Amino acid sequence: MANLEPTPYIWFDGKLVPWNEAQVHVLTHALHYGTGYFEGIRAYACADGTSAVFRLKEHMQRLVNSAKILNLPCPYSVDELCKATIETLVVNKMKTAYIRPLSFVGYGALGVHPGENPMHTIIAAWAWGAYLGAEALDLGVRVKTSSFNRMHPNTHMGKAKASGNYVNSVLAKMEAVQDGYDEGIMLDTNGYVSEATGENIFIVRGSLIKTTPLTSILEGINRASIITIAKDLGYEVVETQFTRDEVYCADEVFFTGTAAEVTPVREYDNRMIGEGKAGKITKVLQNAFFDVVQGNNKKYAEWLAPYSF
Ligand code: PPE
Repeated sequence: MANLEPTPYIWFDGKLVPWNEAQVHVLTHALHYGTGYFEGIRAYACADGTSAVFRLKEHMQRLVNSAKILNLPCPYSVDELCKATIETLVVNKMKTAYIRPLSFVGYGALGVHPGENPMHTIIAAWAWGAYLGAEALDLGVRVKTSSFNRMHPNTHMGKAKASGNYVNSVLAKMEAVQDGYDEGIMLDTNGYVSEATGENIFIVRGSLIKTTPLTSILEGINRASIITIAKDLGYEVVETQFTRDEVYCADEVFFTGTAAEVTPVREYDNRMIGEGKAGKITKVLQNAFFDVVQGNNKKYAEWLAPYSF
């Protein structure tokens, strides 16, 4: 399960620090109260030998939005964070990478109120392969409804990619894995399908594609990208609430996420989805997605932040 292969440097408050020296005190506020917010971003190698970070600006804008939602400071601007990301990839000589920016409340006082404690920001990058296993992208995954609901917007605000929010995901993910599944789908507090522990969800019936509205979910950047790509390919896409039994009867189901990319779902709550393998439209969208992120579709060039070294 270990996915952390050290790279030479981590960007830490504006400096490049050797991997093993990027450390904090055990009384760091965020470690106790989850007072941090983060991003997950991928960079891909392109056919022409360069590389590109996928939707870097949108991810950094969401990081800044998370700070606003949590009412915590964000020490850097979107532009500074984008520059720092490219600097981190170049110094580590990484053509492909999973990138993890994180801002958190540091050491100072303890007690729930973050007070005057300093904010710290890191950007780390490491190699991370297929999130749900090497075969998942082709064969699809087996998932179950979680016994944990996605949190109501007035308990934790899910539009913030807040560290503390992820306890909900951790509980649902551990339950799913312990029960022998790859992933858990959480319902919202009204009983409608919300999202998986680290992915947004799409269903396909005939040529109609549905995804959940933004009410209880993280505003996924890959979700938005797939909506645009699918519409550009001529599919009808609607953002609307749906129930777990509608998912059972879908022809195709798939997840989107930075780590998970476009992952087909082949089984849900012990019911086979469609033919029990990646569906046709899922495959079309998955192929289109990989073309876009690898720079093979110039139409979406503005989604890429190119770099080389
Ligand atoms: N919902 C949740 C709860 C979520 O964590 C993610 C990303 C998404 C939806 C999809 O969002 P986007 O990546 O912008 O399309 N999950 C990140 C963390 C995964 C992890 O295990 O850590 C990710 O995919 O990077």
